[in-house]
Order: sequence, then structure tokens, then C-alpha cells
Amino acid sequence: MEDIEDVLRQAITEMESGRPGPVFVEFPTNVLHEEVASAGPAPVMAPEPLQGEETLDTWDFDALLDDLSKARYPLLLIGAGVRTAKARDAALEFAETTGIPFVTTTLAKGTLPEGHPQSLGSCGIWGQPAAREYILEHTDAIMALGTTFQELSSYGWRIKPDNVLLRVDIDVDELSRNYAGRHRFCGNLRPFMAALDRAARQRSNDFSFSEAQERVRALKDDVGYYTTIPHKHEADTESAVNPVALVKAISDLTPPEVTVVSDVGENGAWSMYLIERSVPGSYVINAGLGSMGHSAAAAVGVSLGRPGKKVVSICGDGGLMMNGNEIATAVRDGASVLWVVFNNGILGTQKHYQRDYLDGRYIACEMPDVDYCAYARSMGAEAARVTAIDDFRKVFAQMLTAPGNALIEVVVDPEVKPEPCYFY
Ligand SMILES: Cc1ncc(C[n+]2csc(CCOP(=O)(O)OP(=O)(O)O)c2C)c(N)n1
Ligand SMILES: [Mg+2]
Repeated sequence: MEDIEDVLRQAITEMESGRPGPVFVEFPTNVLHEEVASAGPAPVMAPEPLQGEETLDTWDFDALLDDLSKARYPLLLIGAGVRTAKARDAALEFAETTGIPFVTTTLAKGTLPEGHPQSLGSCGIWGQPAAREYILEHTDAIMALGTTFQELSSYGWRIKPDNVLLRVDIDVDELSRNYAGRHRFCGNLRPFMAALDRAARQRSNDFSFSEAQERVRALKDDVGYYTTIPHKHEADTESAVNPVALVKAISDLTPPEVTVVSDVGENGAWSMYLIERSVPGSYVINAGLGSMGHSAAAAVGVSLGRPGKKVVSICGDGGLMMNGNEIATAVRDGASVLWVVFNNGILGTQKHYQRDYLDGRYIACEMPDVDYCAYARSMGAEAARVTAIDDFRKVFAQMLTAPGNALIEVVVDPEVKPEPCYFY
């Protein structure tokens, strides 16, 4: 009992400092039946300095910049830590001082503007084809900021370890995980990037990387970039919308400040790949655990955290069936979510895998025939069903600006799967 206060203080400190995020505290049942004296409004403990934290005064920026000046095709790899540390402006300034091309991980999508000439968009298994080509075929120096190099964004760990020039992370345990990095700094990214930019400005003649920028431009022209990526099949069938055209329409019609929350499954794959973003925090996906239904529920939380702002949730029919009951929470608590349900009638990821790799031996991949509009209306949301892309564009634009919660059920062609697919 006497530990409770300390444990809770520690939990709150960990939740808010260092590498912020959820903390799990478990109480045994007998403790829950006891009473503790109120601890009062005692201040939360000051954050402990992270083990291994280094100081900027002694860090050898010139050694890093010497190595960087020898690179031909360098790359800034922007992880979600850049957003958390509010280091976005400092990172962008450094990119512009040196001319280095940049990509974000899927989790950091939008942290730097994807419309920038030096941007290769987001990378990874569901990243831009141009980013993939640049990273796997050309890059000789990756400066990795606030990223864990998890499987999704490092192409199943196919990046060459020798090419990782720098790693910066607030968490000392992450610094050498997966790739060690020739130079390393443990600490806050924002002052680090500001100091790195100052050091680079002192010797700006060493950097232009025009060949690298030319390569980025050519790659984007050759294979397309977001909405200009060509696909073999983009037309609607008679009674269903083509999912590629659908995601491109969402990318086109969603204003930069509206957050898009994506689910997993094929709908998620397309959205990671085809939705272009330019504002930090404007794209949310559960890319680590990849739990279906996350977007249906998380969109409600994002909306309640940003009162008055519309949030778009992209979800499969399978994903909606996992957490669709959160529509009731959204209505009750006054959220403002627009759910776009890709109704292809199947667990697309599974069915297409079984079709293309397991000789069409189908098992447990069909969805029941649910009336998603009636389901949403029963919880107090507006709803519409569309079977053609032009109708979707009209309804989506209308519902984006209307107050309250709404769902669009889009009947999606069940034959089309995401391509290119770097996964299998
Ligand atoms: C909770 C959970 N269960 C199972 C999976 C494995 N899984 C990944 S995608 C997927 C199918 C998704 O179907 P749907 O939501 O309809 O999306 P679609 O692929 O059809 O666009 C499954 C079962 C998962 N990621 N999360
Ligand atoms: Mg589906």
C-alpha cells in the first residue's frame, strides 16, 4: 500500500517524459479494496535524465559532417520521434541548409511536407516506390532521427548496416537496435537538430547534393508520386468502386489540417501508399501491432482531442466489425468523425493471399452481408452508401464540412489488391 503513491508518480513521469507513451500499472485485487490517504497535489517527480544522455557541448558534429560531405546520395530518415520532440522545423531547416533528400517512416507520415521537392514521401513496405528505389539502390548515408528501424519502414531489414551514418534517439535502448549507426546521439532531437544545423551552416560549401536531388526528381517522374502513380486498374466496375481511385480521391479531397486515421488490411496498405500529407500528426496508423479496428475507435479519440476538427477514419468492413460500436461513443460525446468503410465483403488481405499463393483454397475470409448504413444510423450517425467514384467525391466533400458524425459505406471491387506489394 505504501508504494502506491510512488508507483503512480513514477508512472505519470514515464508517461510524460523521455519517450512519452502509455504506461501499464497493475494493482492486485486486495489492494483495490483498501483505502489510501490522498497524496494531495504533490508535484510529479522531475524526469530522470535518460541513461546515456550526452551533452551537445562535447558531441563531435564535425566528425559527422566530415563523413556526410563524402556521401553522394544521403538521406534524412524522419521517424515519429521527430514529431514527439517537436523537432520538425529544426529537421526541415537542416534538410534545406544541406539539400539532403528526406523520407518519413509510415508512423511519421506528414511530419515533413510530402510536397517538398526534397521529399520522397513515406518509405517502407507500403511506402513510395521512388523512396524504395532511392533507399535500397542509391543511398550511401542514412541519418536516422527518432526511428526504431522496425520491419515495416526498413523493408524487412534490407537496409545495408554500413549505410547508417547517424542515429539520434531519446531512448538509449533504441540507439543500437537493428542498426548501430556510425555516429550516435542519445538525447532530445530538437536541440540536437538545431545545433547540427548551426554546424552545417558554418561549412555550407561542403554540401549541395545536387546529384541526389536530381535523382529524387527523376525517380518521382519515372514511377509517379502519390496521386500520379499509375495503376493497371483504376476504373470502377458497374456496381463497385475501384479502391485505388477511392484512396486517391480521399488524398485529393482531404484538407491538410484534417487528420486521417487508417486501419490495417488492404484499405490500410493503399492509404499508407497513396495518401499524401503535409502536416505533423495529420496521419495516424497503428503500424506496429497493426490491430484491425484501431482506426474506427482511434478516430474518436483524435476528434475529442481536437474539438471542432473533423477526422477521417479509413476502415475495412472487417475492421469496422471489430470496433464499430465506438460510433455510439462518438455520437454520445460529440466527436466529429467521418468513417469511410471499404466494403469489399471480404477480409481482403487473407482472401487475396489465399487466391494468389494458396491455390484459391479459401477459408474464413468472407464477411457477412451487413447493412453498415443502418448500423451507423442506429447509433445516431448520418450514413450514405455509394457504388461509383463520382458519387463518393460528392458525398465525401459534403460530409467533410457537415458537423457531427457520419459514415460512408463504399462498395469496393473485391478483386483488386494493393500493388506494388513488397510484402510477399
Ligand atoms: C485484431 C486483428 N485480427 C486479425 C488481424 C490480421 N489481419 C490483418 S488484415 C486482416 C483483414 C482485414 O480485413 P478488412 O478490415 O475487411 O480490410 P481489407 O483487407 O478487406 O481492406 C486481418 C484478419 C489483425 N491485423 N488484427
Ligand atoms: Mg474487407
